[in-house]
Amino acid sequence: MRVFGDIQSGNCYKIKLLMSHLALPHQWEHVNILDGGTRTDAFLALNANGKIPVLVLDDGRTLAESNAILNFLATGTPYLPDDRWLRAKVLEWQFFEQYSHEPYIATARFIAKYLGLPAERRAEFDAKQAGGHKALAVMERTLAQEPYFVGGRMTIADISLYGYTHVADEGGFELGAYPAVRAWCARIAAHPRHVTMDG
Ligand SMILES: N[C@@H](CCC(=O)N[C@@H](CS)C(=O)NCC(=O)O)C(=O)O
Repeated sequence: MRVFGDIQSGNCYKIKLLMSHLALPHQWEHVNILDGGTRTDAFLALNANGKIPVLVLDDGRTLAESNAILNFLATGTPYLPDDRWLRAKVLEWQFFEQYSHEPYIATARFIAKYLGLPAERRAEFDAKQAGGHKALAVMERTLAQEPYFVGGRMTIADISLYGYTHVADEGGFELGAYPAVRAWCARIAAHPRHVTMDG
């Protein structure tokens, strides 16, 4: 298997983290999103939407969208429960992540970390803050009651949300007001198979 991605991108790092937990052998192909790496014909042949991460199977099939990749890789493992209710709860959190969390926290982080917070994007960066804090508050309420998001153990719901939450400060979101979120981040980072964004 090959993964096309940038380990510093939370969406790509999610895949690296699950692959580490599952000890899945793979080749990582770095894509630089700032120099047009997702706009080449070769890359668009892998993902017509021009975004990383992309998983390429040994038989050539390709899969985009980080959470779809997580579902594919986790099927048949404890990271995606067989029970259909718990499975739907995993999806509930993954849809939350893509609609209510990532568009705020990941985008603010991209503007600050990748683009260096240019003056012309300052208003957009500022406008992302309220939505990001709303998402963090939802997580805090849940994690104040439960150690993980679904079924009392770590699943791909946690991996999806950890991707950008643990580096939320790089998007201007201090986690000081979210003690349960911070404790959950520490639980995930303490796992023996954990890998960081720095490899
Ligand atoms: N919903 C997608 C989002 C993927 C995404 O936004 N990827 C960004 C990097 S984090 C990207 O490829 N940006 C480069 C571009 O749009 O050209 C997923 O979860 O995989």
